[in-house]
Amino acid sequence: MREYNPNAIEKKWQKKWDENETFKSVIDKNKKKFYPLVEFPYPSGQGLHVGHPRPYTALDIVARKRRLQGENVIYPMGWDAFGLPTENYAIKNHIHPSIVTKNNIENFKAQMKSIGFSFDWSKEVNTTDPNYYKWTQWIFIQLYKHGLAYKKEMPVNWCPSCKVGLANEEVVDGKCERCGSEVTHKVKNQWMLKITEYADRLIDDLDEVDYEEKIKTQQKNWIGRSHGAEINFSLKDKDYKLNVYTTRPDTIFGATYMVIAPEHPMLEEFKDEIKNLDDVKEYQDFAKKKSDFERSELTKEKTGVMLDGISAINPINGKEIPIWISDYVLISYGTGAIMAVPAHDDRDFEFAQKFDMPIVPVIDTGDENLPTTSIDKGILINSDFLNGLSVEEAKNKMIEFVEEKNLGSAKVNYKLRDWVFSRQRYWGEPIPMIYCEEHGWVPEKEENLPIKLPDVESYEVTDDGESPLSKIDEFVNTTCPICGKPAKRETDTMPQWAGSSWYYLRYTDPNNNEDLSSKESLDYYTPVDWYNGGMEHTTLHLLYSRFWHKFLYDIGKVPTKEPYQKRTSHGMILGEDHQKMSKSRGNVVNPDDIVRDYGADTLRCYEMFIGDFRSTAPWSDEGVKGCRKYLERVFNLYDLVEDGDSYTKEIEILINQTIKKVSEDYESLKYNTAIASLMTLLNEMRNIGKITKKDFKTYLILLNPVAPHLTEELWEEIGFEGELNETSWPTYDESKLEYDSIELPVQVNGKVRATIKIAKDADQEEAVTIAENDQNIQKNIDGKEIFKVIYVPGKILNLLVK
Ligand code: ANZ
Repeated sequence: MREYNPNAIEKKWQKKWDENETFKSVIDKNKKKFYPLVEFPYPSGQGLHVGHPRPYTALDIVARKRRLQGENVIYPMGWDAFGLPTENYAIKNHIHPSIVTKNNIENFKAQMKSIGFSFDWSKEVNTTDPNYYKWTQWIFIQLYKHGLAYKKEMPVNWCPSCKVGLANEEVVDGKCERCGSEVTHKVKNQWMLKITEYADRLIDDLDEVDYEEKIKTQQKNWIGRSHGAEINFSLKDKDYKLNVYTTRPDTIFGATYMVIAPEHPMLEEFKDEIKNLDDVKEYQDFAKKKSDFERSELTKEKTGVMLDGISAINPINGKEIPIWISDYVLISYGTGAIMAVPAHDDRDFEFAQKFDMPIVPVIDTGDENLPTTSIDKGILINSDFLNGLSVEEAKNKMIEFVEEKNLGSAKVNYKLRDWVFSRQRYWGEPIPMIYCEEHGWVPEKEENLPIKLPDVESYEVTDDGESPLSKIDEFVNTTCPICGKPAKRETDTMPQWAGSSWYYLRYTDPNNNEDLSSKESLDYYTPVDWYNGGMEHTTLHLLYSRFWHKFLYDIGKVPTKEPYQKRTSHGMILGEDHQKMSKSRGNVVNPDDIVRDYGADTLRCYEMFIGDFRSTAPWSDEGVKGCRKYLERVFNLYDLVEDGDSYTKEIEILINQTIKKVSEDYESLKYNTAIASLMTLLNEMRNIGKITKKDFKTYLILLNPVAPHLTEELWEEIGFEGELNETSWPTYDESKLEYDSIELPVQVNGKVRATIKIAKDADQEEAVTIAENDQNIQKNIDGKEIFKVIYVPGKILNLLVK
């Protein structure tokens, strides 16, 4: 008796695919290319997690299907390998991070191969390979040359007890992840990238791509473009303009006080005139301890200090109003100062209530019961020449007015900030800049790239917050590329986001030494047709890489404005206890165990069958067993196969329907329903007890993307020509998608007593005749007279008897 032994089958096919480079893509202009992409992993010491195969299998399914449809598919994989965990592990265990990385990659790669992904391994990239980061450095230099990289004093997270600069992910609830001490900020001169210069295009070009709506929305909110005005208020009896940013210039007659950020420079300028300067200073210290995020929380209790000794003049009505400092106004947004309109802004309203400031409504909504705050529909009142206008009209009129009187101007603001691009760490790409006393910052000569990380014994963090590279004289000391005099290298390294900002370009030509990728490869393969990844990458990685791509487009390096034509996202796989998998909860499932105990095809099938691809789904061992059982049945289907090169009549319609459904579902992330329909077809085949070779062949091809090893094996065993991966995807016959006959429920006095097989468009007489011949119906009519017939063709037949 044949027995399903996935371990043997799977190893055999994986070896074949490897040796024959079955999934290698080469440029072929006669073929349509298809470029699916999944986020390359960080090769951690823990190895692959069952979360990884979910998106990898999903796009593997699409990749395999498209190949069978004749497309030239490039489905690459690589390693996003710079980063903290490796560095920390290396420091702790005294192994060089490059060795740790190499070992982890080997492990990850073996795991991926054991799951049978059809990755084109000839395209593999590794962000820590000097031949790769040479080009990451090259891109940085181009950014610098185009004025998009600059140095600025920025705070870094600093642990005063470990004496070390921390990455954001090492700060948990304001405390150092290692020792638990309160994290403070240390100001450091850091490299910044001007992503803000691309803010408008990053929003506007979203119209040209096919991203899930929630991804577009998140990106737009993150960039946070708002349209408003900057308006100058003056200080009473002083020659000073206090500039505010407002999105609601229409409400200016309702501005009853002003608020400036505790860090506002005006405070220093007028310190001699502020009578309660001690209170102000105390409040400044209090505000310093909070993050911007905490400060802008709506629910936060409002605090503040009113300045004694200076006040402001509302430029529109000439009224004198007080100035407060409060931490709900951030120095980093707009102008760091606001006009407060408590009647129409929630935070101003709370503040005014707490400190008893006047509240003057300036918009009438015609509904007294509406809350007074946050109203932007209605008619202006208490507003002199704006009275009677709509909010929109009043906004425009006020902007016109302030521009005319030179009191301010229209202004667009963004929440997005420039990207802090320096890390004081060893395990990252060295920033290829040199400081010369005479010439300032100078980029390294391009022919000297890559600037390699020095291979040294100690790459431990320093106790002065500088990068470990700063302690390596041979690295630091160099000469100025302009004058040749002694100069010093930048010792900060790039953040982990650098290498992943352009990896999809390198995949198209990973070994090119002359360029980041050849023009021919980029012209042929890019843009990525379909990029799937986690929602957690929407506002960082996805935005960063769109920014780099647009820049590369501007300097003529890439042929398209956008890197990814389509973006989808998947849900997380939870533990069996419905909690996030974590070592401490003991609910982690290791994919290696599933592959060993059930086989890779079962793992793949289960991860696709687990539920809606976009939603989170809890792991279930029962579910795994169910999928294994299903594949065993497929394996045994072989015993039912008889000769025949057409579909079996009884299931011909169902087969055509299944081809259609599976083909569509694989393309629209509905893997679970695709598999469900394959299960239904299998059951029907088992019910009729024998199938033709043609039935079998179609079944194997449809299932192949999900269970590639099993289907290849059966293909070979039955003796179909070549390998399954060389055949073509089946098409369905439009005219054979619907049954001519249907199952019609028949009621007697309103109760269903039987179903009858009947032509879809049969008339009433025919339906009644067939029903009357049914034994169950006969029994229920029991010789009584049918006095009324209700017949809805295709739906129901009801016989009323008495
Ligand atoms: C008066 C006003 C009246 C406002 C009203 C809103 C409603 P977005 O849309 O997020 O750009 N604001 C300006 N600068 C600020 C800062 N540095 N910190 C905190 N808040 C600041 O929000 C712009 C609005 O947020 C501005 O418009 C200002 O309050 C406030 F009925 O001005 B508004």
